[in-house]
Amino acid sequence: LNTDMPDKTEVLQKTPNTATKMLIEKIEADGNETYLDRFASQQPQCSFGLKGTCCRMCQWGPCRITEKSPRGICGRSQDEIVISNIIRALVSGLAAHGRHAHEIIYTIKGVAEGKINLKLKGTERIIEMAKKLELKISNKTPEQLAGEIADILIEDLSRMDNKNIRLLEVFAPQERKDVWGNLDVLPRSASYEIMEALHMTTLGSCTDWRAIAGQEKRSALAYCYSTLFGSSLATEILFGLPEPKETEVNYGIMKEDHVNILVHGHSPVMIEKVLEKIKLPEIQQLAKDYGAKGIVIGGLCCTGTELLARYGIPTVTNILGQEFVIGTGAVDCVVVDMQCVIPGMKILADCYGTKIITTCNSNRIPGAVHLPFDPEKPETLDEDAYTIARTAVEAYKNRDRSKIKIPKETTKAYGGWGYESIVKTLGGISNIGKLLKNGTLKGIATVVGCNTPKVAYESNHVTIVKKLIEWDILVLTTGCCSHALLNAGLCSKEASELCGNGLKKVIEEYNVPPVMAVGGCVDNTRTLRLFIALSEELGIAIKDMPFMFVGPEPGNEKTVGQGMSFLMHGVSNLVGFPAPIPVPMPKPIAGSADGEMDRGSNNIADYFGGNGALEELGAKIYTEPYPELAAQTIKMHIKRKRNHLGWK
Ligand code: MSK
Repeated sequence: LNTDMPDKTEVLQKTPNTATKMLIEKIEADGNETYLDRFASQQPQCSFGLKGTCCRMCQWGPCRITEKSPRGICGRSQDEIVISNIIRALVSGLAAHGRHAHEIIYTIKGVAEGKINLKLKGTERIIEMAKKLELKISNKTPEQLAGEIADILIEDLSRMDNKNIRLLEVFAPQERKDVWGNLDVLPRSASYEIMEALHMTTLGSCTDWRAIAGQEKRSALAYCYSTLFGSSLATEILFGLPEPKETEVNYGIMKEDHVNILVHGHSPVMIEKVLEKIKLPEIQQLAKDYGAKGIVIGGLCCTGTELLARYGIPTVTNILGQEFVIGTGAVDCVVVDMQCVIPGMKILADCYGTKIITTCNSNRIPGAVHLPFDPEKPETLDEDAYTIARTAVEAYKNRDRSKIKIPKETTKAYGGWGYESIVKTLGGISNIGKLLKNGTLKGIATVVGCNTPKVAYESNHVTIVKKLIEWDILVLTTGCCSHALLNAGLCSKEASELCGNGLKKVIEEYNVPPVMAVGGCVDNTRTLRLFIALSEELGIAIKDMPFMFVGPEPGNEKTVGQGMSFLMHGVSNLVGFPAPIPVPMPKPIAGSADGEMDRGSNNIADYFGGNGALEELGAKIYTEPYPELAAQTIKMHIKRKRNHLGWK
C-alpha cells in the first residue's frame, strides 16, 4: 500500500473538490506547508504500525512481530498484540465521545437547575425519552424531566456495578439484546469498559485474544449506547430536533469584504452563545466600524454540521480541509471546541494572521486565546461568549489583504436531517419499508467518517457515493464525509440526474436529496434508529436487511467504534483501509521488512473479515481501498441481502 500513496500532484489531479485545487497551489506558492507535505515526508510509513504488529504496551518494548521473533519480550503473540492495538484505539474513541457526552449532559443539568443561561429547546425529545425511561411525567416541567434524564445518562457514562446501560435497554432491538446477552458482551458504562479494556491489555494481563475481542464488543456497545446515543439525544434535548434546511455550502460562502468566522469541533454549546452575541447590534456595528460589510459564519467538521442542522449555517469543509481554508487568507478567526482540530491548522493560522480561540479545557493550543466553557462553572459563559464574538470581529482589522484568495465555488445543499424528519418526509416507516421491498430503493448505506491522506482528497467518498446513488441505494452521511458530499453537490435535489430511476422517483415524489446529511459523528445514531425501526416494521432482523456501513476514509480513532457499533447490530462494514483493523487486505503492504507477515494477524483478520463475526453477529468487515471496487462490493452485498429476502 505504501507505494500507492498519492502525492500532491496526484491529489490535484484526482480530488473531486475543485475549490481546494487552487488553495493547495496557493499555499505552496506562499511558501507554507500542509498535511500533504508532511504526509509525503512520512513515507514510507511503518509497516508494523500499519498492520498493528508493534507492541508499545509496556516499557520493555517496543516489540515488533516478524518470522524471526514471533512473540514480544513478554511472550505476547501477534494475535494478542493486534487485538490489543485495536481495542485501545476503540476505547480512545470511546473516551473522546464520552467527554463530548459529558459536556452536553452536564449542560442539560445546568440548564435544568437554572444555573446555565440557555433554554432547553427539545421538549419533544424530553417527553419521548422520559416515556422510554419510564419516568413519572405528570406535574413535572420539561426542565425537571430533562434533569432526571441527564442523571440517567451520567450513570450510563460512569456506572461501576454490574447493571446494563439504560439507553441500550430502551433503544436496542430485542433480537440484538439476545445475541449480545448470549455472547456475554452487555456493557456497564463507558467509564467501566474503558477501564477494563486498558486493564485487560496492559503487561501481564489477558493473553486470550478471544476474550479481548469480547471486551472490544462490550466497549463498542458502550460506545454506541452511552456516548453516541448519549451525546446525540442530549444535544437534541438542548437544541431541539434537527430540521432539514436548504442552504449554500463550500469555500465560496466566505466573503472578502466581510468578517469571516469559522466554528470547529464537536460540541456546540459555547458556540450557541457566541452566535447569540454576534447578532447583537453593537457587535454587528463593530464589524462595520472596522470596514466590513457584515459577518459570515462558516462551519468546519461536526460543530459545522450541528449548526447546519439547527440554523442552516453553511458548512465549509472537514478535517483535512481545515488547513486549505486557512490558506484563503480570509479567515479572521476560528473558534474551536473539542476534537479533530489538527496542530497544522494553528501553524498555518500563524502564517495567515488568523486568530484561534479555544473553548474547551481538553483542547488547549499554545498561542491561542483560551476562553473555556465548563458546564459546572458556567458563571462567565455569557461574558466569555461576548469576548469571543468581539475578539473574532476585531481580528478583521489585522487581516493581511495581500494574501487573500477565496475560491468561487458555492454548492446548493439540503442538509440537516434527523431521524424524525427522514421518516416524516419519506411518508413514514412503513412507506420506507415498502420502497425497499418493492425495489424502488435497493438499500440504504450509511457512508461516514473522516478523510484520509492515503487517497486523493475526498476522492473515495465522492466516487463511492456517486456509484451507490446510480444503483438506487439511498445514502445517509455524517461527519467529514458529509462535507465532501455536501460540497460535491450530492446532498441536493439537483443530484437527481446522477441517480438511478428508483431513487430519482423518490427524490421527485418526496422532495429529498439522494444523500441525506444527518449530522456529526455522534449522530450515526439517527441512522441506527432508522435501521432498527425499519427492521422492526418489516419483522426482519437488521442483519438480513439490505443495509451497509461504509467508512471509505477512516482517520480518527473514533472511527473504529463507529464501524463496530454497526457491526454489533448485524450491519456489515466496508472500510477503505485496514489499519488498525487488520482484515484481509487486497495485497501485501509494500516495503515490509524481511520475514514480516503480510497480515497483522490471520486469526483476527479471519474473525472480523470472515466467518467468526458472521456467525456471531451476522455481519463482517470488508476492506477495499479502491473506490470503484468498494462500490461494487457494497452493491453485491446489498444484492445478496435482497436475494436472500426474495426481493427483486
Ligand atoms: S470530525 S472524527 S475527522 S468524521 Fe467528527 Fe471528521 Fe472523523 Fe473528526
